[in-house]
Amino acid sequence: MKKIDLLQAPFVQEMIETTTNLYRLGWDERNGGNISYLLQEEELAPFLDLTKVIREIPMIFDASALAGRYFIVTGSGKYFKNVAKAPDNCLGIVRIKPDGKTLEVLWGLSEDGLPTSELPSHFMSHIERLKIDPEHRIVMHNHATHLLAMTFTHELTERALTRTLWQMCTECLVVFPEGVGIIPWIVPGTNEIGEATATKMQDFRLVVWPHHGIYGAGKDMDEVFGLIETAEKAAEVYTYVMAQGGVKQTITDQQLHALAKGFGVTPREGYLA
Ligand code: 2HA
Ligand code: ZN
Repeated sequence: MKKIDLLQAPFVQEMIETTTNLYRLGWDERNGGNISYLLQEEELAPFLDLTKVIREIPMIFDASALAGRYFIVTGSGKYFKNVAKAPDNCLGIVRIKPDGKTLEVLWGLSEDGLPTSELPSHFMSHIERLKIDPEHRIVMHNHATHLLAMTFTHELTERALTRTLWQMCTECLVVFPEGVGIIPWIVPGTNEIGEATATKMQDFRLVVWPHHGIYGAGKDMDEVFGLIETAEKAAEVYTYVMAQGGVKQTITDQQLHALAKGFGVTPREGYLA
């Protein structure tokens, strides 16, 4: 059967729009940032012959929990700035083989490109999020500027950082009532950082990488982008607040409790007095 041009596929358009927006926001300089997006076979079938494997790529960790699954991913070393003009070079569609240690490239990653160097963090996070949320589909990493800056100036505990973000914009508690997770500083691209990130993903959809950036997870592009953008906005407000001389008044814990009640969310246990 004749296939439709893959560049018309909604998920390709979403990858292009999102990477372009992230570049414009200044959160993905050079090759910074990466996205992986779980796709269903039915979504791909109108566009791709799924029996045609272009090449195979070995992986250094076990992703057998994702065997047979399809992802569209950003490419290693690719610039978000360039995705719109060269999608088949900057993006790729891959399937995980039954052994869990090999990727089959079905589209893109032209010129022998590789998937994002942060694949261990992405795949391990997908595995953990899927256990909690069957609708989960997307993992996104970027270098959101003000959040990154706060990892130098703010107390680096999950409770303290979460509380500050909740206080900076009223909607934060509603958007991420579970708070933000934080891992230690670890060399990027390693299995170790992948394991640390995925462990945090059992409790949080937002995970801060100190002095590096942020990870977000969720069921669709708007949700994940919105999550990171909301936390980043709070971090930006915090930056202005500190530049203006610091906090003189804030949203009280009592008000945050009232907010949670009004919006039907449950703040992480022990984070509010
Ligand atoms: O892909 O952002 O963390 C480049 C990075 C690595
Ligand atoms: Zn990064």
